[in-house]
Amino acid sequence: MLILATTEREYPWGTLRSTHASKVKVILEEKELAYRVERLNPGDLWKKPPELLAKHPLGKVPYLLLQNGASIFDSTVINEYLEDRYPHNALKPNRDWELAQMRMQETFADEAFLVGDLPKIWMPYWSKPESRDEAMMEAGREGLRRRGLPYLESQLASHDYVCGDFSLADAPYMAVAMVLEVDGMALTDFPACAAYFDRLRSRPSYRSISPKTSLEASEGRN
Ligand SMILES: N[C@@H](CCC(=O)N[C@@H](CS)C(=O)NCC(=O)O)C(=O)O
Repeated sequence: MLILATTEREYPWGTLRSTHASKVKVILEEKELAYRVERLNPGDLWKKPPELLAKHPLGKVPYLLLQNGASIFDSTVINEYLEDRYPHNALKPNRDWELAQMRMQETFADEAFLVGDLPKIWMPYWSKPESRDEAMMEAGREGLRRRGLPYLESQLASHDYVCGDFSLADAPYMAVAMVLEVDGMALTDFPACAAYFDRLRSRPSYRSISPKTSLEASEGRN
């Protein structure tokens, strides 16, 4: 069975999860693969103990443990591996130009959202309300309003998903939909994005990363 190493933790409002690992979790679900989750202590991402570095040389999550004990790191690499190894329920196009488009969209989502402005909103939720940096959270929202959301809005003008059909390029946006469900940031100026995030949340795979799903109910699938 595949093992997904991630950080996920209960919170009075619901369940908080690593955004990059959520990208992989939804693809394991979309492909209906058997997997289980191994949850690391969030503090290990700062301490970077040798056991973690042995699996992921940058000491991050996610990494995926294969049945032979080998590990694969980086959410984008893992998702491409899953697609190549398990081609059923295809999530990437065959033609070179369309493939390049999908990879550009996925890279944009990673850079502008997951490592760009989203952590400023998301990281404070892992702390108590009184210790959150509200100014930083608002800066994150403003960053999304200035860069990520206008571009995404333009991409969604003529299709339901960023590259037409649901693909690997939509995986990072599942994590964005999760964070924005918790944060409740207004998307009134971005109606196509708002409808898109609702569409993503209605996919069965979203249940595995939803803040409404408990840790016990999202440990993997058989
Ligand atoms: N490019 C990596 C980024 C992974 C990443 O930044 N993960 C976060 C958790 S969402 C982490 O482990 N942060 C700890 C760190 O940056 O040292 C990927 O796509 O997997």
